[in-house]
Amino acid sequence: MLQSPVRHRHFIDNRDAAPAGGESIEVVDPSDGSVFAHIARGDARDVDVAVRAARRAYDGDSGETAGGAWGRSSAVERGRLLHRWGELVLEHRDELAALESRDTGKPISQARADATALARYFEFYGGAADKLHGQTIPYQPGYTVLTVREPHGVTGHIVPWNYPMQIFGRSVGAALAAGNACVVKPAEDACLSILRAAELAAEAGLPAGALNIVTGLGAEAGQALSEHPGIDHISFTGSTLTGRRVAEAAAARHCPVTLELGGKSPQLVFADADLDAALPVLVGAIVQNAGQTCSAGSRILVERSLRDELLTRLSERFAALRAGPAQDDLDLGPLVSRRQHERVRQFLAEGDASGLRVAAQGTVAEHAPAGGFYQAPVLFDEVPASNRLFREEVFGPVLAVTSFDDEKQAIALANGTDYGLVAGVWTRDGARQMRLARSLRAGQVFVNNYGAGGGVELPFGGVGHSGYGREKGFEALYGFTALKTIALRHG
Ligand code: TXE
Repeated sequence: MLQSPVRHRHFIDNRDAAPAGGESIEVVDPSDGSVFAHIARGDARDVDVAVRAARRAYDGDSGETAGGAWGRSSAVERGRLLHRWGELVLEHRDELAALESRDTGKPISQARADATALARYFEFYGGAADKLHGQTIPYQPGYTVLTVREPHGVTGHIVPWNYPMQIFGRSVGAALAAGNACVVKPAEDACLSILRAAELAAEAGLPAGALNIVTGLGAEAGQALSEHPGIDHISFTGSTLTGRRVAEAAAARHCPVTLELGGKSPQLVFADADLDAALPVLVGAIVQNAGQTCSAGSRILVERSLRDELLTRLSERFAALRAGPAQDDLDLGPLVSRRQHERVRQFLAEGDASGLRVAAQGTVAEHAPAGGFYQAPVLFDEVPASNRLFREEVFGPVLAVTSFDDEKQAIALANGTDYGLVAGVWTRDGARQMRLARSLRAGQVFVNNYGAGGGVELPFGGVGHSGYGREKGFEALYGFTALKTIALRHG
């Protein structure tokens, strides 16, 4: 017998809540194109209910600043709670991974790794909660000056669909540890793991209203969240264009924003590189999550004398890659949605039309359902700096190789896009490693390794069109606080 698709609702005040408009959005399985669930289609009314719930948790009913159950919580309590939440996530890892994998099309082992990372964020920020302290500042005689880091209050979090658990975890983990109450708008293409993780937060003991989830479309629920006057800080991960819209809406009321907007990250491979070590990483950095990774290593810049060998060996690896249903756990799953599939295919068609040479291509498994959004990985040879595939984020398994003649040209090519998120450098020359690390325009530089998506401890964020502010690591905690300076004159 066919089961009717599950209907999910918002999660507000530690309970599920029906959308004010009574409408829902279909949830599609990218592996076969079938509808297997519905989520609530939230709008400004639901966002308002969620923001009020968060405000009550933070300020309490009387409206006294930080007078609510969450606003008064101690850093130690928040830390313990995040730890408990992390333990529950690990206990439910398989369940969360199964949800994420079905919702996004991610191969099941990658979804399991994401669930583990979700728990890691809560462990990391649970441990950091009571270590977020200010400073004393030497000033004039007769004064004691100190700084304290205070939560913003109610923070808004707009999460994309590529790593729902990880991006939710890094954002609310840090915000809650710092003492904020949160309202989250997950992407319409991938909400299910986040809704389940929020239930686990309630089970861990998070007070009602400290974490609220409103699902819905970006232009409706997302826009309403970025415009809501009760939001004191917004953290956004997504496209450059939407990020700008969110920042503009927030600027109208001077609300601080953190933007993580993706990239066109280069990996620079010099002739003296350890190619055996580099190759699996170069491939993994674009194949992971079918290339739908903000920090995907989507460009390889190679020293000309190494180019033929690199291209031959990369081509062998690309030809062996297979895409297939998420449950089969092949190298790649399908892309997240029909829309994303079309976007990537458009880039590929333009690449062909502009005369680019495809050096190698992977395959889609024969048994992959026809309704799924599969894209075999593609390796393009000698992509000129003027080409869109060199400059723009594809967000699919598409890798562009370009040769350089010397270090200066390598740096110019690496820095030759509007983005600046991550860069990788492969060379055995120690001085060059440091020169490059300092010259590359990026928020993270990896030398003889590459960390697409990894490392909860490592501050992450970009420059230029990749955004501003830092997520992850201890640094993110600062972003979720406002620094107050207290100058005490005591004579
Ligand atoms: O992004 P959007 P899309 C890039 C990637 C991809 C492209 C388009 O290149 O191909 O963006 O993806 C919410 N006000 N990245 O269209 O629109 C939306 O509901 C407020 C890189 O999916 O930016 C979702 O929750 N919110 C990236 C989130 O914004 C709005 C991850 C992201 O959607 C909104 C994803 C609005 N007006 C895509 N409109 C990364 N940095 O990792 C949409 N949203």
